[in-house]
This record gives sequence, C-alpha cells and structure tokens, in this order.
Amino acid sequence: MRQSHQLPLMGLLLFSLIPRQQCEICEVSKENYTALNPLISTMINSKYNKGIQAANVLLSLRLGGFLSQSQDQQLTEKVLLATRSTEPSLTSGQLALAILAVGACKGPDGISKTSSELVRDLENKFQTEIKNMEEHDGNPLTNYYQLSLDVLALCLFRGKYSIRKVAEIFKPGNKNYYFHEQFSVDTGAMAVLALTCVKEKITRRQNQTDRKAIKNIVNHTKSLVNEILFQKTENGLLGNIYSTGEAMQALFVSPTYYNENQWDCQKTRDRVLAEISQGAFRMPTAAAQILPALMGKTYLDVNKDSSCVYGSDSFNISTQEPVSVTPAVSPSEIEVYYSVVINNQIDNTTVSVPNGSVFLDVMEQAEKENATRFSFTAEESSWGPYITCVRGIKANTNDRTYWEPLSNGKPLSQGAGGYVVHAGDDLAVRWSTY
Ligand code: B12
Ligand SMILES: *[C@@H]1O[C@H](CO)[C@@H](O)[C@H](O)[C@H]1NC(C)=O
Ligand SMILES: *[C@@H]1O[C@H](CO)[C@@H](O)[C@H](O)[C@H]1NC(C)=O
Ligand SMILES: *[C@@H]1O[C@H](CO)[C@@H](O)[C@H](O)[C@H]1NC(C)=O
Ligand SMILES: *[C@@H]1O[C@H](CO)[C@@H](O)[C@H](O)[C@H]1NC(C)=O
Ligand SMILES: *[C@@H]1O[C@H](CO)[C@@H](O)[C@H](O)[C@H]1NC(C)=O
Ligand SMILES: *[C@@H]1O[C@H](CO)[C@@H](O)[C@H](O)[C@H]1NC(C)=O
Ligand SMILES: *[C@@H]1O[C@H](CO)[C@@H](O)[C@H](O)[C@H]1NC(C)=O
Repeated sequence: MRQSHQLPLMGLLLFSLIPRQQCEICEVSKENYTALNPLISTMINSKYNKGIQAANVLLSLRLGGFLSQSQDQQLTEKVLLATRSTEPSLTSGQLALAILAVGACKGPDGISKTSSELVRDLENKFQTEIKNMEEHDGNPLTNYYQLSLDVLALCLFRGKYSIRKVAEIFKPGNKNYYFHEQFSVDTGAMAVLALTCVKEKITRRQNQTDRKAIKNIVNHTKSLVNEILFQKTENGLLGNIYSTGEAMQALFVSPTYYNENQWDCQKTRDRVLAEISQGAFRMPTAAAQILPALMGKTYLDVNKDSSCVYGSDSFNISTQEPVSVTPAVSPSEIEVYYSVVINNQIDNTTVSVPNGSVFLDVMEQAEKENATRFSFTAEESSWGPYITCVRGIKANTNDRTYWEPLSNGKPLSQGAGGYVVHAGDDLAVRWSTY
C-alpha cells in the first residue's frame, strides 16, 4: 500500500531532478536532416587559406558526428599544424578554438600530451589578454568573444585561471560586450557558455572567496541571458542570423534563467532552416557556428562523450561542390561611388567594376587608379578578408578603432569580400571606434 503512494512521489522527485530541457524538441528531427546538407557540404568542401580556420569546422562536424575517420584525421592534422606555426602567432581565441576542436569527443581524460602543451600556452595568452586590459583602459588584445573562448577551453581542459578574475572581468555592462553601444549577442552568448562551464566545475575544495565569485558568476549569467533575449527579433532570430546559433547554445545551457514563454525555440529553429535554404550559410565559418545548435549540441558537450562518433549513417554527406561563394561576374560594367572617410575628411571617386563585383573589388580598383589616396590592406580571417589598414591608418584594439565598411550610409552586415555591389551604390570605408 505504501509503495503505491511512494511511486508517484518518486516519479515527481525524479522529474524535478531532471534539468529542465526546454529545447529537447527544438533540434532538427532526423527526418529533416537533409535540410542540413548545404551546411555539411560547405564545411567538408571548404578550402582554407589558413589552417586555423579549420578549427571551427572540425569542432562543429565532430559535435555533430558527421566525419568519417579519414576526414577527421585530415582536419585534425591541419589544425595541429596551424597551432605550431609561430608566424604570425595565433590569437588567444584561435588557440582556444583549436583546443576545443582537437579535444572534442575525447572525454575529460582523453586529452593528449600535445593538447596539454597547448593548454599551457593558452594560460599564458589569457594572462596576456588580462595584462593588456590593465594597461590599456580595459581593452583586451582581441575581444571578449575570444576571452570567452579562452575561459571555455581552459575550463573544459583543466587549464589554470582565476575564478575571481573571471567574475570580475565578465561583469554585465562591461564595455567589451558592446560595439557602438549595441549589445553583441555573439559575445554575450560565448560568455554565457564560458561562465556556465566555470559554474558547473565548482568543487567542494573551493574556498570562501571562490564561492562568492561563483555567486557573482551566476548573477552575471542571468543578466547576459536577459540581454540576449532582449535582442530577439520579430521573426525569431537572436541578434542577427549569424549570432543566432551561438545564442541558441547559450539558451540551451541556461534553462533555469528564463521562462518558457520568453523564447519560442521552434520558431527560431524554423527561421534558421528557412535561411539555410536561401543560402545564408555559404561561408564555412557561418555554417560551423550554426550547426551544433541545430543538432541540439553546445560547446559544453565538447568533452562529455568519451569518443567521437564517425560517419553517422543517418546522414549522407554530400561531396559535391557547394554553390560558389562569389556570384558569377558578368562582362557588363557598373559604376559605383567610393569614399574613404577619416573624421571630416572625405576622399571620393567613381569606380567602374564588372557587374557582380564585391566591395573588395571596388577598393582594389580605386587603389589601382590612385594608390596614394586609396591604398589599403586586408587580412584573411575565418569570415573572409578583414580590412585592417587604409591609407596607412591601422585598426587598433587598444583604442577600439577599426575600418567600417558602409553602403549607402549603412554599415555592411557582411564583409568586404561578400557584399555584392549594385550600380550607383554609395560605398565608403569610415575610420570608426566601436
Ligand atoms: C569582435 C568582432 C568584431 C570587431 C573586430 C575587432 C576586435 N576587437 O577583435 C569589430 C567590432 C571591429 C568588428 C567589425 C566588423 N564585423 Co565583426 N565580429 C566580431 C565577433 C563578435 C568576434 C570575432 C572573433 O574574434 N572571432 C574569434 C576568432 C578566433 O576568429 P578570427 O577569425 O580570428 O577573428 C577575427 C575575424 O573574425 C575579424 N572579424 C571580426 N568581424 C569580422 C567581420 C568580417 C566580415 C570579417 C571578414 C572579419 C571579421 O576580427 C577577429 C579578430 O581579429 C564576430 C562574431 C562571430 N560570430 O564570429 C563578429 C562578426 C564576425 N562581425 C561581423 C561583421 C558584419 C562585421 C563588420 C562588417 C560590421 C561593419 N559593417 O562594420 C565589421 C568588419 C570590419 C572590417 N574592417 O572588415 C559579422 C560577420 C557576418 C558575415 N556574414 O560576414 C559577425 C559574425 C557578427 C554578426 N553576428 O553579424 N567585428
Ligand atoms: C520537418 O520540417 C517541416 C518544415 O520545416 C515541418 O513542417 C515538419 O514538422 C518537420 N518534421 C519534423 C518531424 O519535425
Ligand atoms: C582562495 O583561493 C584562491 C586561489 O584559488 C587564492 O588566491 C586565495 O588566496 C584563497 N583565499 C582564501 C581566503 O583562502
Ligand atoms: C545581482 O545582479 C543585480 C543586477 O542585475 C544586482 O542588483 C544584485 O546586487 C546582484 N547580486 C549580487 C549578489 O551580486
Ligand atoms: C543514404 O544513402 C543510402 C544509399 O545511398 C540510402 O539508402 C539512405 O536512405 C540514405 N539516407 C538518408 C537519410 O538519406
Ligand atoms: C565627391 O564628392 C563631392 C561632394 O559631395 C561631389 O561634388 C563630387 O562629385 C564627388 N566626386 C566623385 C568623383 O564622385
Ligand atoms: C547586373 O546583373 C544583374 C543580375 O545579376 C542584372 O539584374 C542587372 O540588370 C545587371 N546590371 C547591369 C548594369 O548590367
Ligand atoms: C592621386 O591623388 C592625389 C591627391 O588627390 C594626386 O595629387 C595624384 O596626382 C593622384 N595620382 C594619380 C596617379 O592619379
């Protein structure tokens, strides 16, 4: 008799012990995996100018279990090779991504000797970021997105870092969460993942000071989750299409910090699926950042499984070449305006380029016509060419300066290598502070 009373009670108890997983039903169902095909083939077929760019892709494909053993090996070697290059040396976040990718699916003890050397290296790079903040008005060498990646990798792979320092630098409201006073959802999401990892790793041995820091970290996470939800758009995106994947991950790991009615996960997922079919994720890095969330995975799953799953048979990897990233350039020419804006000084010109050209082509054409007025340099990054320097004036993180590309007065939502210009466009690069 007593048992029949206890059973439902036990069930209730068990139920309440299971962490609330609102998004269990939010990942893409097996029947709909074909919708992910464009993402996988973009990643598998991508050519990398720099090996480190493979880190994002390797991490993502491993979390999804989409690689054959030989593909996994090839990508891993590429990433490891990149970590050994010293010229130029990797940024802290690049190294952190490499550690996450190489260590993924290996389990908490599976980290190899090489990887543990990389973790020591990352500890130093993270210290250098903090030192730079102390010396340059709170500005890190890179940015908070990368500092979050650093903490995440150190936390998952037993690196050393000060919990108190983390609680101190990741305070909500810190200027590094914002660009032009606008909350960066990508940055906030990565910080939530990092802080959640730190919180989950607390042990009994932690002393009083650490415990207080953890309380603050919980508080910070709550505020960041709120800020992310505040950036939810009418159509279900969190921030914009390129921040949504990482924001979904952040919301997956913090279900206790918001109510069910604050986020319609299915709506977000379906919007993303629609955007995939429209070709929004043709850039391998974009594809890599959205895929884990669609599989119901997060970067915190990186060392949860003891081994990688190879070549999931529920999915057929398409090896055909993806649609070309750059659209066909037609023989007809179009005219656009182009200017370099430095404070109140505007230097403009009219440039003629083949129809279908991108912003970068316009910059190159202008430079060809007058190298004194329109010289520039761009560095290849995981999102394509990043404009670093125009007319000898160089972007600098210590004073939060950069070159901002604009079209008809509006900042581009993609890079100079991706934005296709139209006849009559009023294009500009403006010396700005974020
Ligand atoms: C930090 C950051 C910036 C900083 C970079 C300087 C700094 N302090 O580090 C600032 C604010 C200056 C910036 C500027 C821009 N950014 Co930005 N940025 C980011 C962010 C949050 C993190 C990048 C990072 O460190 N990644 C981790 C490291 C390990 O990877 P990495 O490849 O080595 O990182 C470098 C490049 O990503 C580069 N970078 C940063 N932004 C962009 C954008 C483009 C198009 C390119 C080619 C490179 C690039 O700077 C990083 C540090 O050197 C990402 C978010 C994300 N989801 O990735 C957005 C993101 C990459 N940026 C984006 C955009 C659109 C821009 C701008 C074009 C906006 C504008 N119109 O001004 C400009 C590009 C300026 C230029 N000169 O070419 C988009 C790209 C979308 C797309 N499909 O191309 C993202 C994904 C944000 C988003 N959700 O929309 N950015
Ligand atoms: C698959 O996707 C379609 C359209 O996006 C949706 O209507 C359907 O419910 C999905 N199927 C499952 C099993 O989730
Ligand atoms: C708590 O631990 C940190 C390092 O983890 C140490 O720096 C600090 O001095 C300790 N505080 C106390 C009160 O023991
Ligand atoms: C938690 O954060 C709120 C603001 O979001 C603040 O008012 C409160 O004092 C914080 N609590 C602790 C313990 O730090
Ligand atoms: C994968 O391909 C095989 C044969 O090529 C086919 O039988 C199977 O149904 C495919 N699976 C999916 C999920 O498309
Ligand atoms: C440059 O800007 C000035 C002032 O806006 C304008 O009069 C001139 O026509 C522009 N020159 C070119 C080449 O576009
Ligand atoms: C440029 O190409 C687009 C389609 O790619 C076409 O609609 C447009 O008319 C072309 N413009 C010129 C000036 O040729
Ligand atoms: C480039 O522009 C500068 C400044 O307007 C001018 O003095 C120079 O002659 C131009 N050079 C060419 C090759 O047109």
